[in-house]
Amino acid sequence: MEAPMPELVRLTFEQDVAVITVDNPPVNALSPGVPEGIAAAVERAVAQESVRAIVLTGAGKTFIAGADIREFAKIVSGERPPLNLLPYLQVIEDSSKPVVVAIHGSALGGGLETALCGHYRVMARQAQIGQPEIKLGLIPGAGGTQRLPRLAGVAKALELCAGGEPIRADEAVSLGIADRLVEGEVLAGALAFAREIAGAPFRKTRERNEKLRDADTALFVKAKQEAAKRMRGQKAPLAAIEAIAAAVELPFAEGCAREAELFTECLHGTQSRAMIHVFFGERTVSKIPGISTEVKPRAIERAAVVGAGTMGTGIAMTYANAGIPVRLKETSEEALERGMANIRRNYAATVAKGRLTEEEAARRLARITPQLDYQGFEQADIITEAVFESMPVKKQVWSELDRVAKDHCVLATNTSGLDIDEIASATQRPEQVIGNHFFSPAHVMRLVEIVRGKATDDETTVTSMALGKKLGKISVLAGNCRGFIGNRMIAPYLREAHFLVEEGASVEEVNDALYDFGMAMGPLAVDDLSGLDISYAIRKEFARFEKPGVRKALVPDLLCERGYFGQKTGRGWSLYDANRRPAPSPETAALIEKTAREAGIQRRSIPQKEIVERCIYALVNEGARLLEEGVALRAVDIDITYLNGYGFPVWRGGPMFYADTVGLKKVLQRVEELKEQHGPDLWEPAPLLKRLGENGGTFGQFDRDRAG
Ligand code: T1G
Repeated sequence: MEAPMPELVRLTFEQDVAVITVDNPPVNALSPGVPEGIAAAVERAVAQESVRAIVLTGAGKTFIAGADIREFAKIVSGERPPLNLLPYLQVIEDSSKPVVVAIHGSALGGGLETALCGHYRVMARQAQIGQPEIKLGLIPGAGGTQRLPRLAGVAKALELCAGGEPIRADEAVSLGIADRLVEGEVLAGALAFAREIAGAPFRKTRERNEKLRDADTALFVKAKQEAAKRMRGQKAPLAAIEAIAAAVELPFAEGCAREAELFTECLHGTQSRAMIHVFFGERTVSKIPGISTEVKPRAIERAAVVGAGTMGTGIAMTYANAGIPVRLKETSEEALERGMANIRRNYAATVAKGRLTEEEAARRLARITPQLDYQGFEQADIITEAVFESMPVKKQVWSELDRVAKDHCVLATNTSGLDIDEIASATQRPEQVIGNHFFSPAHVMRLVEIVRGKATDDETTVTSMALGKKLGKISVLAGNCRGFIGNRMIAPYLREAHFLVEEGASVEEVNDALYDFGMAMGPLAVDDLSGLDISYAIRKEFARFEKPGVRKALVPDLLCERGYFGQKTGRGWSLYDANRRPAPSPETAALIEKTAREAGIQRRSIPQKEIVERCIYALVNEGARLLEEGVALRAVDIDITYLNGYGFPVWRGGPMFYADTVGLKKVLQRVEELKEQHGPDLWEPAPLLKRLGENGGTFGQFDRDRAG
């Protein structure tokens, strides 16, 4: 006998107030059965004579967090009918008894659209509301673009729907979206509010047109410019703006029809598939197969950092920002003061941008203890080493730390690519050594690569993964190999960029091609930002692993040997003014031309398509190798790494997802062509790419198969 459908929506009565509770863990999504259940409950409550008002709330930690995102793929594939929430939500709005919506946790997307159909909204102080659909490559599809401007005004609705960021209860009340902020338990507050308003006349949101009148075209022009700047390449924000314009221009029902058209266009587009892949991917990467759920993360209440350079100070700030007191050690007063000055500068800049109060900045700064010795390190739950990228230096530091660190302390190295096992060999407890590879600037970038050594124990791994979340980061687990996931893949990507300029493309053409593809910055611009001397040192460190006779780029070393390290020296691939704005460098162009001529490299004009394919397919091919070797657990781990650490466009879903959208057969064909042209040492297809490309496979299917 089939298990009875869990009761997703409950109707109970508190004397003269009906309470409708959505109970669909974990986040009360509007899964099939929920909208229907709400509508049926409203009708039953309205029919109940003793009922004077209705309260709609969510069970557990949150109100409704939106439509069920897992359903979208089924709708696109035709397995499910198109999304059709409007008629159910309108039952709420058309109720003849006032509906008070009680919001705690989050009311997001379809959750807020449901709330907007209520006649009143009360919110718990910590609650948030928002229309984050554009983060999924979608727009509100249940009336949000039509009802929100009627309540919050057009300007705010544009900001919420085209920007996607949530707002807190106090702002929602000041905007008129919510009617009351309640302290303590939200249901109790809602019941009291319901009794206050019961019997009084109330309005339907869709009939509140007065706020639509203050909309002028300038608002829409500004919103489009803002969206094009902040979410370059993304279609959904512009579609959301168009839907809100329809709210101003058209009657409600026609506006909803226009919204539905735009929503369906987005839903059936590649961008939303990519961004939904990212949504679930950011949650999948925290799951580590093979480690029992019995293994619990240890508490991290005190931290310590060695090295107050760019990375060390950023990491210390990250701990302080998360409320964790941190000791910061340097070897000289001068270096320590330079590091602390950098930290003070960063906090001052954030305060100046209005993103932090002076008081909070002072509180965070006070959590950082600068010092020249290891005093107090014996109390740290985690020690992060961020000293110069040299193995002898790191091993020296770790042999010292091994003597002071307490039992079970997480011994984390911030190396960006050195051998974790060799570093761990400088201690008596390699099982506690792990890579925590932050990205610069560490207090800003969301990604942390957690690199497991061969001796690293599960507790240390789980503790590091969990710490990432506490620090507001996304942790991706990587195996120990040269450059781990991110930097190992970036090497062939940069290699191709360097070759392309030697073969005739200009520095600007290479940068522009990848920028137009959607990368946050072109590859040579990234080279100049991170410092040509850094990649030079890494090349020298790893030269002994290079196969003799394989073509290497010539110009990067020559630029370095001239002291041109990029932005920090005002010149590298490009010239930089005092505000670090780039400009073409005639000297670099001449050096490239001369070097290529002397090396006998044939130069030609190179189409943008080839520039993009060689750089991106180099990434994908190396990514497939990583997957095969198990350095990356899943293709999605590579995608999340590249989106959060290397400026890969979110609306393309990451390099592996992007390759799937192109089709691995086509990618393989192109890689094999490049192998013909440039040789197997550079372009031998990864066996996994070959296998999937020849059998119509995808990296997505590979992940599903691996997950079993
Ligand atoms: N649908 C399906 N599953 C969801 C979900 C959703 N809307 N939201 C969360 N989950 C799953 C998530 O994958 C995870 O699963 C678990 O719930 C806990 O989530 C018509 C078109 C609410 C702030 O974009 O932002 O409405 O990994 O780890 O950190 O106009 O979840 O455990 O298997 O994130 O406490 C719009 C998405 C949808 C909000 C809670 N809504 N969710 O954060 O938990 S589109 C959103 C969140 C829409 C309408 C349109 C967060 C959260 P698992 P979690 P959390």
